[in-house]
Amino acid sequence: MKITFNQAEEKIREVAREFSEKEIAPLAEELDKEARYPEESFQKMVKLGFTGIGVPEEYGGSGGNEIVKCIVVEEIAKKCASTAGILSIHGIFGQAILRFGTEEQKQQYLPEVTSGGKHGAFALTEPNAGSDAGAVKTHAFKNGDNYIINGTKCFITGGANADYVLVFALTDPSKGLKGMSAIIVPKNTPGFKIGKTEDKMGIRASETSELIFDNCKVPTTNLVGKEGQGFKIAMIMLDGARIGVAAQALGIAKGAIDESVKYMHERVQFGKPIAALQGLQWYIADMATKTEASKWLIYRAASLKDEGQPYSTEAAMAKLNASENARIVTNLALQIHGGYGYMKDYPLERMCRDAKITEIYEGTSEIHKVVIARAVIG
Ligand code: COS
Repeated sequence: MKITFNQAEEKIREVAREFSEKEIAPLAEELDKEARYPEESFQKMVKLGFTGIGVPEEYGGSGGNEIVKCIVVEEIAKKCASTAGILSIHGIFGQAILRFGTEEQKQQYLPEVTSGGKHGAFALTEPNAGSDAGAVKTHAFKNGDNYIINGTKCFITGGANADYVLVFALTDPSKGLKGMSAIIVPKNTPGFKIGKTEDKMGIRASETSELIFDNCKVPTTNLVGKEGQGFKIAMIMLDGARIGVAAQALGIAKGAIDESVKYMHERVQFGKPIAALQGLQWYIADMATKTEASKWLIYRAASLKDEGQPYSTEAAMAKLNASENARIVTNLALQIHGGYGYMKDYPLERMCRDAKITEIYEGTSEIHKVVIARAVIG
């Protein structure tokens, strides 16, 4: 496992940081306030090749690996957790096609979602199938050369904006988990409707919607992988997604530390900048140390993934740790800002709200503990 970043990775970090500071930061507050999807920023990320990370150039991607993806997500999350989350979760659609799709599917969909500016979404969760992902009720029955899909998905990141959704549905309910399949549903397919868009506490610029399938008909050629392989595909994709969300949490924590240090130098109390107060210095020391530790769990998991080694447990550990750290660090950062931190004039209250979702989506902390405990205890 590597413990340093190479020159190319440092260069990408520089590009992502500059983009995040110049293009993402000025919009963050407004997007949050208006709960507005950052389509312009998304298209700029397409131009920079960020949406194609991890997909080979022959399919329209920009190459790179999980480490590169984490670097970019981390830098963007420092300024806007919503935009970072959108980038991270959009990538799951392409990764699923790359790993499990047919050659035709790769050629058809990957160029569109990597460099073509189209949006992909991953639709697993249902009202009664969140942590218990195997409890999915949506079904897709074969009718000649088509699947007829019926059911409702909820809390789907980017669902209303998606051009393509990877839907997990039971093609054979009698087989339980082994009867679940992954099927591509393009937007505007008759019978596919967008339901409620959620009004959320945090990551307000990242749209989260309900998707309704009412006799939605798609060709059987839209099946990804084999019939019955859906649960496994979902779990494998979630393993990767957890590293991305952990990188998002890391960026939020780092952004909160940056804001705190800046404020501590500017804010004068008791006749000196509050940076001189030892109590607050200790806060910063704890915040920086825990964030550094969380960083290396994330890049360790990413590195294992890039090396083709098992990484499920490490991804769960990385996300469990980074998301908890983001919540703690943003709260301490707000505390350092005192009353000003509680006001919307400063970004801390947004960062606190944004941090919370990282303990919930792509699996709750409790589910990560289940995954980790199963690996440790057996
Ligand atoms: N990678 C590859 N395969 C996996 C896997 C993973 N991470 N996790 C499970 N599987 C496979 C198993 O190997 C098993 O396949 P076989 O029967 O061929 O061996 C199959 O999936 C069922 O696994 P298992 O019996 O362990 O399933 P459980 O129902 O006990 O699932 C947990 C266990 C809870 C760990 C799993 O359901 C999980 O991670 N759920 C979290 C879901 C989640 O994060 N929901 C939020 C979604 S946000 S989109």
